[in-house]
Amino acid sequence: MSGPWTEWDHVLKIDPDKSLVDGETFEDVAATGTDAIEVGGTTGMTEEKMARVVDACGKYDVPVYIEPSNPASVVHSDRHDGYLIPVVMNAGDVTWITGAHKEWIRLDDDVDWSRTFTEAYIVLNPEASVATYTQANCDLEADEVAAYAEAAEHLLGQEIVYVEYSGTLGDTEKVQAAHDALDDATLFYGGGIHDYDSARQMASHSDVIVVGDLVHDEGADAVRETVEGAKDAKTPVQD
Ligand code: 1GP
Repeated sequence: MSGPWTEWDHVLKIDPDKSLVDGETFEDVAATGTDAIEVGGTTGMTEEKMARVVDACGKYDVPVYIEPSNPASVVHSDRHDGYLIPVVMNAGDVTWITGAHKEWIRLDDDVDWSRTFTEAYIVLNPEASVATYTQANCDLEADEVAAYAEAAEHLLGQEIVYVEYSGTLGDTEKVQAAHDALDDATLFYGGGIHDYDSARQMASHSDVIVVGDLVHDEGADAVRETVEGAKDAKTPVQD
């Protein structure tokens, strides 16, 4: 397994349906030190909004991946490095396991398989719009989260498992359970990271932290602190 994400500690997720803070540009956002930018959101997504952010972010020296939440928001462009396609392990509506994927492939003649990868989501915040949207069963014990992670890696061959608490800081026991369950797959954690400490904490229970709302609510300086937290969590302690 050799996807670029195996080298990442921090991903910044930009929601094309939300604005940057006043006075900030995508150049500021790209200069936060994040390892990669994901462009995607759950609600209000269109191809136009996606294309605008991809065009703006793709000019800088940081990899950009689109994360389309539905087939209508897929953008083909040389400005991004690839496609990270969510598969929701605990979705109640199978649309979000294989149905939307089938429709995308049926309707899109230009799928670029060489740059297309999947993320196996385990959605755990019932208040998040992604939970409502996918009708996810978020009422899971740590051993169930671990089993979903193991199923993703070993039954479905997923290289990325993504524990998603979008909007709130997650239960570290459950995140760690997913982490412990994986052999080679990379564990992404996202949800509620808002400062150095929360970034460092969640980075110590996962491989890659994903920071989303903070860039829209607080801006690039706050994101930079989370990059430092993630990097420090991965730095071996010197005796
Ligand atoms: C959302 O996991 C990401 O998909 C990040 O969550 O917006 O809560 O940072 P936040």
